Amino acid sequence: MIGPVYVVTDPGAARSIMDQALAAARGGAWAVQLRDKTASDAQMARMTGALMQALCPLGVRVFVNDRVAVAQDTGADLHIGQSDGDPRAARDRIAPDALLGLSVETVAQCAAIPEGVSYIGAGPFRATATKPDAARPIGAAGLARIVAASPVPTVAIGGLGAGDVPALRQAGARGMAVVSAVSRAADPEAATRTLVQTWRQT
Ligand code: TZP
Ligand code: MG
Repeated sequence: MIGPVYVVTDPGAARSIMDQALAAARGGAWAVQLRDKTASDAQMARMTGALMQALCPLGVRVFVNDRVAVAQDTGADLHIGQSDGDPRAARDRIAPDALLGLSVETVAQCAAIPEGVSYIGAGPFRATATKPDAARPIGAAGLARIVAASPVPTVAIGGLGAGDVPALRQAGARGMAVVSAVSRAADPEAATRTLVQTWRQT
């Protein structure tokens, strides 16, 4: 179920969130995450509902970043970080069939991944302007160590593009998550498709 290309939306990009999400879905992403650090919960819930209506019929999962209450209220999947509370508590609040992602930056954090986490997001693979406050880049070697220590599939994130696919696959990642490689592309749908095809052909 956890596939190669996961697209995280970017509220700072020129295109609307819905346009980014539809392009990602049409390009073959298995998941789209709504990530907006400044929107209110009510705004996030409205947009999550709209994304679920548009993307669920296409078989694309819709994740909410950070907001447990929004995922709980909408039935969406949820992605949280190390400082967003106990993943067990989040698991108990979201829908039983919702997926739960957890960000992991270190091997040590892999020891604390509870049951009920569906995948980890590991990174940043390299430094990225999209998340200036990110932890130190883990690189290919760090990613491989996290993959080996994680009881659940690993999705790599941070500064990624099609050229990274061989290193990610070599490290054992199940997939890649991208923001700017899709949201800032001239053609986001084609950019997503290229990532998916590159992953499949590597
Ligand atoms: N978490 C770690 S790096 C990152 C997040 C949300 C941002 C990734 O953005 P980009 O543009 O794909 O480098
Ligand atoms: Mg977070």
